[in-house]
Amino acid sequence: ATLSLGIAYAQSPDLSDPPAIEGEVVGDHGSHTLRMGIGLAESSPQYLSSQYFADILEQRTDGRITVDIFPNSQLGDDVQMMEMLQTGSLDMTYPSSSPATTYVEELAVFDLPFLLPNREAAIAVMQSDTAQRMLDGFEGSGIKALAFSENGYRQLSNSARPVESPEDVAGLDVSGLTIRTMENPVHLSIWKTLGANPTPMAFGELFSAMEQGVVDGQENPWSTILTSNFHEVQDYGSETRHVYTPFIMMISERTWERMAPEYQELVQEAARQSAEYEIQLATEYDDWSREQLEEKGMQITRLDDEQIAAFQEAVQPVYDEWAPKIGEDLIAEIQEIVESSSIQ
Ligand code: KDG
Repeated sequence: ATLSLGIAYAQSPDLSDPPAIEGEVVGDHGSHTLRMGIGLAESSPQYLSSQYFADILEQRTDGRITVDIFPNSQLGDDVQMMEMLQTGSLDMTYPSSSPATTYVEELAVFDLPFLLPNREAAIAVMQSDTAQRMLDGFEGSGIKALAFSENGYRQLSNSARPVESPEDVAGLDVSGLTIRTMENPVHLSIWKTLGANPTPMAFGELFSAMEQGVVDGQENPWSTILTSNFHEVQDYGSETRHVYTPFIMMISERTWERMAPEYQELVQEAARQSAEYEIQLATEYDDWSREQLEEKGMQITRLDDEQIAAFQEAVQPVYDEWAPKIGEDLIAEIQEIVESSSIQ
């Protein structure tokens, strides 16, 4: 399927194209070419929604603002690209919230395991005033955070054995799985607690690390596992849903300050619209990707409530350690949003 600019979005009839671009062309405030670096591949919801972001800006400025998207970590990893935004050597990036906790500590609440029980709750949290406060928290860092969207529920994959329980991660008679984690201390703590050997590593290095057997496995949403071809080097998947992590679309404050207010407003609006599309697409991708992976030969274990509860119980020490550091008040604030989202 294609949109007005002739770009294919949805990769399957089961997946949605973005809404048509509406709104007037804004006044001429000069030209900008924005370079955006992302970690994921061209077929990912992250890339496709970034393309939509680019199309909105291009169409609504008569081509005066263009966005060049560089996928597959080719400009650097999340940590490096955020630093490039600070110095102004890159205009935009789109990391997970997890490596961004070095800028805004409150973001670490998203790293707590089993905090967001379903997508409705996750979306309600991402759209809350609490989340807006976190985006505002970047002010003065050299980075302007524009919008939250879905990275998604993270699932475990590995090349060693099927995993149904924390014991399978730890390996009772064999060694614990070596698992790549994002560069974030809560994630390290989760996998240590489960008896794995966690190794923090940039996303761009992950495929070859798995291919070469440097790590046994990793954890990411099904859509990332599929679109980054991890199934080529990972035989087993487990639907653990242990953490829901968001993405944050960001722009360099230097770039932002060079833009006319009307352009700034448009960039902010386009970021929100593309985030909305990204969440829809990521939602659709989730089950679809799991099915695709199974078709491609990955052995996927779906865990029942009892099995999930066993993981939840096993990671309780992570809560005990991190809840006071992240803030009991903040956690209570998030839990309140979760609860009211399920009442609606
Ligand atoms: O662009 C985003 C990716 O670089 C990365 O954040 C994806 O979840 C991710 C991971 O595991 O590093």
